[in-house]
Amino acid sequence: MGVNELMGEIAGVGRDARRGGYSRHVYDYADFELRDWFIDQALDSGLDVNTDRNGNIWAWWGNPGSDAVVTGSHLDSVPGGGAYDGPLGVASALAAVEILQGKGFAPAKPLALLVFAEEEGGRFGVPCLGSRLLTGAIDADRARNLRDTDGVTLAEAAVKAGHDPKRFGADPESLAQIGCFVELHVEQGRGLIELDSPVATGSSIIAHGRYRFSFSGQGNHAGATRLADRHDPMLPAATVVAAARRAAAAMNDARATVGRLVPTPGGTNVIASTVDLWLDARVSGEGRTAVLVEDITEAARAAAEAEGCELTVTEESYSDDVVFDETLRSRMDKVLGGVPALPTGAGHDAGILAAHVPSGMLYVRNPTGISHAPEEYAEPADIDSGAQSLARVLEELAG
Ligand code: HGY
Ligand code: MN
Ligand code: MN
Repeated sequence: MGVNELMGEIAGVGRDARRGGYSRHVYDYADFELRDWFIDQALDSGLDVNTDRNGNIWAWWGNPGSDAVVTGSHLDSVPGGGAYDGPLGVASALAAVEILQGKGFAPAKPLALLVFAEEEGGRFGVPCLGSRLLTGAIDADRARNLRDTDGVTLAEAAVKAGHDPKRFGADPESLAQIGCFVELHVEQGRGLIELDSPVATGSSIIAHGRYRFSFSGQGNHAGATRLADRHDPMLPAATVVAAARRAAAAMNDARATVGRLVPTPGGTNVIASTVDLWLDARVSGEGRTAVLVEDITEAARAAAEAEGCELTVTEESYSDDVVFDETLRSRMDKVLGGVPALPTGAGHDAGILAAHVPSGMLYVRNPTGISHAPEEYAEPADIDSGAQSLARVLEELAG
């Protein structure tokens, strides 16, 4: 089945009627459906499928072994996300295997498809959770106790999904099997529009972190409480939203975003008692993310003090700058006949693996330049050339 047909098969899974787009989160119903879809497709292609101790799904062409050529991505989305971020890489990996099988290619090395759990952190808050667990980049106990917005822990959700959370943790044996990893992904910016190319390789990922700001004040009556008597945590929270943009604009090519802000109790006629918000901060360069976050935190602390509120700031995740393996990238570039090499501000599982094995990315043009939103798009012709390109890369690497 071609890549566009494969994408068509899952187009209805996990649609979010309220937000638009898709909401597909680890161990929710949509995730179960997508996992089953992937496993069925992989088995149809004669691959051997197993799910590792951290909920990542491996599909082997030939016997598992070391120095394997591995490709894949993720199936989960951000809340109200697009159709392509993640699933395009998984569908393209399945299609690339079919293309190679169709031409009678027999890999000289083990070749595997790999689907990572919870890449977006859309349910439990930590991005690339499956690849961080696999590589030991997150403490297993911390992971087990991550909670979703309903207070369900990852461990509880995993048990309900039939996994044993006691097995979560670094998996050096599985990691040692990977000789190199290539992730195909829809481009999430405007790079390929401007460069007028359907595909590109990835050169780097800028450092990025997520920080929880928790403001506490005094819940009270919105009408009966005079301004002088208020300790309203929403005021300092609003400061962070504006300070994020100001601080990022003051640094070269920095990005800082508040996309999630939760007042408690959240009544229209109620002064909030607490407000939690999450800052997504990204900028390349040693230590520069910390400088960006510190600038914003200083403004937040001053605003909290002025309003008689308390503030705690917690780093929830951080990933350093990634530069992809140049030997791998130039091998990819050679078989693709010379394509652009794109830096990105988007994190990926390939970025987590890059610290352990030669990793690379293959981007497919997104004519809207929009991602993490329903408008995310890729033309069927570009999707096809993406899958063909991935097949050529796999043939080169596993030939
Ligand atoms: O947030 C990111 O950069 C990625 O989409 N997880
Ligand atoms: Mn994403
Ligand atoms: Mn992604």
